[in-house]
Amino acid sequence: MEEPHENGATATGAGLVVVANRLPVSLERDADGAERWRRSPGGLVSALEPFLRAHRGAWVGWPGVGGTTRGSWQDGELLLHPVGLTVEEVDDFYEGFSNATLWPLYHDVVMPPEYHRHWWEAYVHVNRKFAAAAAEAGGPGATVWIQDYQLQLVPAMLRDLRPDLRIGFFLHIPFPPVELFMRLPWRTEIVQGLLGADLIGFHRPGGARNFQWLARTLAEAEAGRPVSDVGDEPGRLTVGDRTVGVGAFPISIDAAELDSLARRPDIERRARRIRADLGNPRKIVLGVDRLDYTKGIDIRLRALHELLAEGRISARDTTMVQIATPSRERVEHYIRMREDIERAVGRMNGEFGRVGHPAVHYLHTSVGREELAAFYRAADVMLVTPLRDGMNLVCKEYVACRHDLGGALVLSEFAGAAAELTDALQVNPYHLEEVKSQLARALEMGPAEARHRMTAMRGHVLTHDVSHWARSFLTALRGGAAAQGGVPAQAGETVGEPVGAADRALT
Ligand code: ADQ
Repeated sequence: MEEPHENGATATGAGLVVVANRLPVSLERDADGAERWRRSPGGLVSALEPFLRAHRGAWVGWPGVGGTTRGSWQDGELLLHPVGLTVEEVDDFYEGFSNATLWPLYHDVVMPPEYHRHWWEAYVHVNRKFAAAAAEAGGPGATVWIQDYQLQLVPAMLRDLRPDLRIGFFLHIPFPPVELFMRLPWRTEIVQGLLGADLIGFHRPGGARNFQWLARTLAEAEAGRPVSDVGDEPGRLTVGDRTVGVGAFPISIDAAELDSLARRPDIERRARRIRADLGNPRKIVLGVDRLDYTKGIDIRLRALHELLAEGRISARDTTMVQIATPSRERVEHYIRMREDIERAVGRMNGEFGRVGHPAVHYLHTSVGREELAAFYRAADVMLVTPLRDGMNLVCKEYVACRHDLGGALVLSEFAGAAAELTDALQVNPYHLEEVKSQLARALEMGPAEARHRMTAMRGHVLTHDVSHWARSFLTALRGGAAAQGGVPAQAGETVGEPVGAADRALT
């Protein structure tokens, strides 16, 4: 038998396993049925892949197309372990329970969640599949890090199968106020599922506190150390003879990589070209989002519309660009939202555009990292107005690209990032007049104020990057489990800022 690697990897399993809904590569199927694997670069992949490769780790996830089956394979140092889903499972587990029940519920019911028993049954069944795959992928005593709302039952299921593992869980979306979570018919099962982990991470302390309250109320967990706003150690809960850590670990981006990308002369040239292609307007306003109803794209369009209609700004010198990645295109709310946004853009261009100069350029597409960096460099004002967002990486990316210390960021106070980017112009996205006045203020901001604000925000983003996030979580998870019984000895780091009003626990 092969000698165990120092971190536990053996011939029969990896020492570090990431379990996420998606693999870091996705399978694409052409119209003629031919299949091809493509890397899916994203924040999570770039954050975790280097760690995993360094530890000869494994990644368990769905390849992105229903109805495929294939065994695991080695990609260099990384073992890719696919979980196949049938077309019905994709419908019920992914598009149904994950994206039409949990997603709207956890985002403060900005759309009404749907509760269907057969969706829930599919969620349980698919979570079991992921747990089985993770149990197979992990070597003796391995660390397994489960990601996000699609897999909240996996921690307990995996613990049943493999009590020897150290299990961490991180939620990438907001954890809702307790009154909203209590509506979920399967609330107890979800809380018990999560409590299978040794450490449960959230973006914000408010979410962690909400979870602590629910665990005590629904799952007879005993209160341990509370989650604090300031400090290094996560809170604790006692569940039977185990201790579970509960803490805030705000995610970030690969800031250094984006910073150096944005400094490249070809990116600068491309940014100038974008401005020229837009007719060299005095001001460019930019939005970049997955096309999702939580992102508040409609709100920023309304704010711009009213400012134009009131004559406070002119389409002759101010142009907006909205880049929206297609997302969840088969889910009903998303189909309607896309139509609404496209109608709003059409109306604005009809009212305020001129031949060759629309007021809003709307691109329903995903763009590459280089093109994205060029857009961030070209934009005078970045509009990030979600009604609710776990963190929001776009605002951090904008800041990382502004080594010139120019540009103004308008940021919703309901994005997790608002607690860190306190020098942004913050807005309540439900308050249209405030969004308008902050947008107008951003458009008129002088270079000295912009420099002052951007310097402060860059100071934070460049020092709190994604590897800092991953290291903090894994240190807490490993230190804790090593200390005894799953108690995190040290959390690495949690957010030190006061908890935002939007994220305050309602307990
Ligand atoms: P998302 O809801 O997807 O993530 P966000 O954090 O903003 O939201 O990340 C989106 C990513 O996609 C960014 O890296 C952005 O650059 C990229 N992107 C968006 N539109 C794009 C486009 N048109 N072309 C190319 N790239 C585009 C979820 C949660 C967030 C949380 C993250 C990470 O909803 O709150 O911040 O996970 O935990």
